[in-house]
Amino acid sequence: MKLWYAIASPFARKVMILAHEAGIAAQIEIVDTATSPLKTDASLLPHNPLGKIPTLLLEDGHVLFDSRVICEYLDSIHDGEKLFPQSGMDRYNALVTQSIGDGIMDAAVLTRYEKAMRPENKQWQEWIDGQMAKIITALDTLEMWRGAKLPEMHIGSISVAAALGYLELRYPDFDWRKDRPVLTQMYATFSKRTSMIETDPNKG
Ligand SMILES: N[C@@H](CCC(=O)N[C@@H](CS)C(=O)NCC(=O)O)C(=O)O
Repeated sequence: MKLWYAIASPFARKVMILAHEAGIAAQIEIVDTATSPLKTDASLLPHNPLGKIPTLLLEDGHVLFDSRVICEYLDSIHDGEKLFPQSGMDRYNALVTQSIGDGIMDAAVLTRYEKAMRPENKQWQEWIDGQMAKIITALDTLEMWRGAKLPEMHIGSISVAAALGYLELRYPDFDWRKDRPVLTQMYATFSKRTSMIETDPNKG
C-alpha cells in the first residue's frame, strides 16, 4: 500500500498512528507529499480529485481517502484488537470523538493556511478568531464530557492525539493544557507510545 503523506499533516499522522497501533505500519509505503490549496502535488491529483492527503493506494489499484475512510479500512485488515468499536454506543461515541478531533484539525489547518499562505494585508482576523473559538470549545467539550473514554485506545482518542500534536507543532503559544487536566494527562500518556513517537513531526 502506498500512502501520500506529510509529516506535518495531522490527518496523515492520524492514519499512521492507527497503522502503528494496528501493527501494520510496515505494510505502508510512505510517499512524502507537498500539497496545499495553492499547489496540488501532481502525483496525487490523478488519484484524489480533492488533491488532499492522506490518500491511500491499495495493491489492487483501489484508492481510499479521506483519513476516516483510510482508518476504517486499515482497521479491517488486521487481526488485533479493533480500534473502531464494532457496535452500540461505544462505536458512536468513538466516532463522535473522532469528529471532534477532526474538527479541531480542520480549524487548525485552515487557520494555518490563512496565516502562512495568505498575504498579511488580506488576512481576516475575525475568521481566524472564529476558527480558534471552535478549537477552544471542542477542547472544552472533550475535557468535560469525553474524559472517561479518552485514555482508551480507539479511533476517537487517536484523532484527538493527532489534533493535540498539531496544536503543539503549529500553535506553540496556545496553552491548550491550561485548565484541561484530563487532556493533559491523556496526551502525556499517549505521547510515550511507539505510534506517537514514530509519527512525531519533530522527529529528526
Ligand atoms: N477531511 C480530510 C482532511 C485532509 C486535509 O485537509 N489534508 C490537508 C493536509 S493536513 C491537505 O491535503 N491540504 C491540501 C489542500 O487543502 O488542498 C481528511 O480527514 O483526510
